[in-house]
Amino acid sequence: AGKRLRVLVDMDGVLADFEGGFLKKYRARYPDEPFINLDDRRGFWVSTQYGQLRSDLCEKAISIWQSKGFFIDLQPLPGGVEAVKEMARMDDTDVFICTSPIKHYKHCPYEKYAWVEKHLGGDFLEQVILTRDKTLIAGDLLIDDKPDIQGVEPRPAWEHILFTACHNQHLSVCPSQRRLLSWSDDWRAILDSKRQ
Ligand code: UMP
Repeated sequence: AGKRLRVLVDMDGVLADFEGGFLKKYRARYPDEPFINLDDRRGFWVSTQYGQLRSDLCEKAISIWQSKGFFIDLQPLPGGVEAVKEMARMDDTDVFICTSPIKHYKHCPYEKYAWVEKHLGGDFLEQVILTRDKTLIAGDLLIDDKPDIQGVEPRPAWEHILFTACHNQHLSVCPSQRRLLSWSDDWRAILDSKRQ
């Protein structure tokens, strides 16, 4: 019998539709300003691309996710909640939600817990890890849509599985980096590949 498998699952862009939620609220709040269609998103940082469109749009973008209700209102991405619940029921498997809160802390950390309670249930609050440095968290797998995950630990314990999102779908990542195209993709095979 091998040891238990520990899976870390990111929230924004993997379980919760950050990009879709952002665009909807940005267009509602700034109906006369230019915006970036999801097909045209490039780069992890929304604020950076909006700042390149017009410099004042960087802070307008930031104002959206700093607002009360932004994180709790995010829609679940297709199949994510079901996949995480199934993982948690698997033998010898521990799953944690590993997510970085924004530094404007008035609403975000509270609403991230509330989102998990709403969509995954109160028992799942035990599995939440809020950290700005995911390299410190030990796990076998980290499923995350951010292409470059860095921090103070130069050799993180996990293998990063790049979850495909609008901003990273055109990126050619190095061949050793594995992708999960969506929650319809074979995440069970990726977990099995890490079992002893
Ligand atoms: N975020 C920003 N700026 C952006 C895009 C996202 O601050 O342009 C925030 C949203 C999330 C965090 O709280 O960064 C990303 O967290 P992870 O998905 O890496 O956990």
